[in-house]
Amino acid sequence: MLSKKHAVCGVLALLMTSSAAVADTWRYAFEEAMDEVQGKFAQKFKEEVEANSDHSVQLFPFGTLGESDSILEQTQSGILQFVDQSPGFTGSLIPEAQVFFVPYLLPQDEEVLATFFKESKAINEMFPPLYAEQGLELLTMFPEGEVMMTTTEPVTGPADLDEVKFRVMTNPLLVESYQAFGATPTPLPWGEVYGALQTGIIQGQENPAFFIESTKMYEVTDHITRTGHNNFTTAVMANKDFYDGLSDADKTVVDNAIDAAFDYIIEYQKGLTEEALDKIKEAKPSITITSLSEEERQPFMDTAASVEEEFLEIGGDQAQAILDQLKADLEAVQSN
Ligand code: 6CS
Repeated sequence: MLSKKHAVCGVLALLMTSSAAVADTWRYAFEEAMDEVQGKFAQKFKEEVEANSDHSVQLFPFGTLGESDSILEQTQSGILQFVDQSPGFTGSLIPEAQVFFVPYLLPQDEEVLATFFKESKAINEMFPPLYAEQGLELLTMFPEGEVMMTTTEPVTGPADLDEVKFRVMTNPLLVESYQAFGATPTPLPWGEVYGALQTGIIQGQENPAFFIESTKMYEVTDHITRTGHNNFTTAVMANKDFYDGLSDADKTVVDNAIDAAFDYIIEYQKGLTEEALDKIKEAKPSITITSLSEEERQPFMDTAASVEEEFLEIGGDQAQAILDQLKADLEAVQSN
């Protein structure tokens, strides 16, 4: 029979083991498939966390837990610990996040963009408190590539978008922007886009080339137009209570894994746009891929000032401060 002393020691040992190694499974959902950019980022994050801690990360790609808004809500309520949601959707919750939809604000140069996301004070210091108000710890934002239009009819200027029902993410400023481009913006969650194009409910949508290729948007549209008006931004967050409750060591594991995944995803995307466009041409030789000239882009560029004004109207209390800081951050990286 165990002595009383031995029994107490046993219980203590058990308590110590369980508190020292609260090895649990962290759930992480994202808006794309496993082999798309957000999925690649998430896989790298998982690999880093699992290599450097006792925790495991369970990944939930698009389609396993619902649309983007649903996975964000699940993270806010603590069902999920991590989520990747793009400002294209978060903009309806955090109005300042709509800043990423002022056309021609972000540069297209991938290296400049990567440095901008890494060093931007607006992104790394001003956005986190805004996300925190919504119960979210903003861990990083990163670019996913040049946004292109895919349409059923060719586009060379705003007149070609007249009466075109153009799907946009559910973001009020993106709606404004496409209205200014001359289209009839139609906000839809991602899961409805292919079917809506197929049945003719909409006639256009925008996304980076890798996504147009992997989701086979080229099957339901015939023309890809490069207007250079934006680069796709996404964001990775944690449930704030969960993150705040982590030990310092676990916070470091998470932060380091995010940094490693950021560097990885920037490297991963080198050449991805051109590769995707080549695959699209191979899959559908009749598709047209047109890069508009500076002259043809001008009327789209001319809308930027009015969309920026609209952002200041609907972009929340911090709109002006965020926009000013973002521009200063961009100037700083572009002058280097
Ligand atoms: O257009 C969309 O809704 C989707 N586009 C990308 C590149 N990622 C996720 C998002 O849901």
